[in-house]
Amino acid sequence: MAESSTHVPLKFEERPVEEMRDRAQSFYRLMNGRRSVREFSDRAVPRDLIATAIQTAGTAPSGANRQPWTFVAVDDQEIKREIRDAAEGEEKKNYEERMSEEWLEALDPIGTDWQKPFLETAPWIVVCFAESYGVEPDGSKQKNYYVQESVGIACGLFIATLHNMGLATLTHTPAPMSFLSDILGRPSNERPYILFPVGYPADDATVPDLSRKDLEAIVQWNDGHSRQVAGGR
Ligand code: IYR
Repeated sequence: MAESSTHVPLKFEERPVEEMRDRAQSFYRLMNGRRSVREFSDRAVPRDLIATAIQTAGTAPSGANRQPWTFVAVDDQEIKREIRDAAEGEEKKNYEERMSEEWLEALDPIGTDWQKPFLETAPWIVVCFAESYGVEPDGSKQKNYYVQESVGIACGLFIATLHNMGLATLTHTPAPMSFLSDILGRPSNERPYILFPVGYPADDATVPDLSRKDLEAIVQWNDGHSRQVAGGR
């Protein structure tokens, strides 16, 4: 271990296995109830809830612990309108010119189009920026590691936290997203990663009738149990 590293004892709470099962099941049920929401109420959401969600996102593991993320939280109606105008400008070109027939067909069941009213309706827009490299006080660049993975995990925690506290969101990626750096005044070593409208769903919100893959479809077990059951090779 490197001489310079300081380590402290791990705080780890061991739980009885039955409690582990209960917690695992109830967290699965909670998360399985999450849906991406595209119709929001304009009902206000207290700022401290957004703060705690961002704080929780910031607990994600990251390459060399660089924590290469910044979350910009916007509730200003003017800025939200500016973001909506710019996003719809790009999305109109996407849907009408840039996306392939194959892509449009894939999106058909979701029912999206270039119009993004939720960017003004939702009380908050949170934009996560990924820091491609750090900038030292003397202006030199510091390499970051596994930026995409790290920021992706942070955003996953953000989504889970919002759902757990009873708020709805959407992973929205208007493309190209560089207008967000201009509107929100972020430096050139950061790239917009995902935009999240956050709020309560509209009373009459609907979601596409999607299903999730079964466990069997997303897992391959290579363990003792499956060898017995399947006969193995
Ligand atoms: N960014 C566009 C298009 C879009 C792309 C995928 I892949 C989706 O799963 C949903 C939408 C939009 O937000 O409409």
